[in-house]
Amino acid sequence: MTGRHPCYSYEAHHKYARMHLPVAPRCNIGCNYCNRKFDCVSESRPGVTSEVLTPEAARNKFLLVREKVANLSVVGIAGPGDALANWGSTRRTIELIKEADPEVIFCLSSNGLMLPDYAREIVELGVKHVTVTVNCLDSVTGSLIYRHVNYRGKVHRGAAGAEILLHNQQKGIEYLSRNGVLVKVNIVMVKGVNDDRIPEVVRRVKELGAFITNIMPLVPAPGSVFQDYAPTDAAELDRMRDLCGQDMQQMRHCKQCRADAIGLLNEDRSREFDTAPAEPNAGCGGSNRTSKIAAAS
Ligand code: CLF
Ligand code: SF4
Repeated sequence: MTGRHPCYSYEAHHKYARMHLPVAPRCNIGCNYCNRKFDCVSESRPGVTSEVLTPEAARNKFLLVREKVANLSVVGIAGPGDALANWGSTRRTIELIKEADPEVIFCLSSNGLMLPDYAREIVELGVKHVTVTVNCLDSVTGSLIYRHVNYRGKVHRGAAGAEILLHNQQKGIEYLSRNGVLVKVNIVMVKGVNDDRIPEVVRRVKELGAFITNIMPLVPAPGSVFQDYAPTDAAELDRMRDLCGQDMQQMRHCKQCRADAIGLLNEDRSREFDTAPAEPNAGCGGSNRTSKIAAAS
């Protein structure tokens, strides 16, 4: 199955296509590299999507795209907010598409906050690929990255919020890995914030059973807290991947794609399939996305 997943397999990414269904507009945390009010509808930048779909509309779009995109193997839900902060829509979308096509490989991307609540259902639904963005292990570093965490109706700020998030991420990764799900961990590398902590993140998620890690560059989003931070230097990113590659398999072909991306990773065809007027955006599991949903958290 992984041999047909363009993100989990380097070889597969030249041949197999994925489509993202933007059915998850809300988010439950505040990442400092994200701007959920950012209005950039026409831009094809990380995390931008031009529409939000209902589960029924998502199923219809899948049926249309399946006719036109060769080797479509994966249906992913990667925002525009967080797949699990919109669990009802995410689950319904998976159910509808499974009914229409039992061969589809499903993929979810999340910040991981709600994994302890939904991991069992994810396994029961037959989802075998989940991405969780884990930027650090300790709440002090976490307080530099996450402004707030909205958990079960209560907003937690600073280290207290990060503590809940980081705990839930690790608990969820362990559960999923033990139950046959291939977990990819995305890590956003922010110089001077979490870069020196990345090797320990990689070692920890390996212990928890993760399958692969994807260390991603910071792409400073206008209007985000980190907007004036330098983008991650490509050579430093490569060195970090080399270092962490000694412990664990590294993804190196990520395109930081949109929450409504369609096609091969190298060839986004999402504009061909636009079905609604412009609206929100965001991305793959809290992984360095811009998003403009004012409703956010
Ligand atoms: Fe989408 Fe993410 Fe699944 Fe891939 S993307 S939910 S694992 S099907 Fe892939 Fe895009 Fe990089 Fe994500 S290239 S941003 S890693
Ligand atoms: Fe939410 Fe993703 Fe934005 Fe983080 S990057 S606040 S998880 S939408």
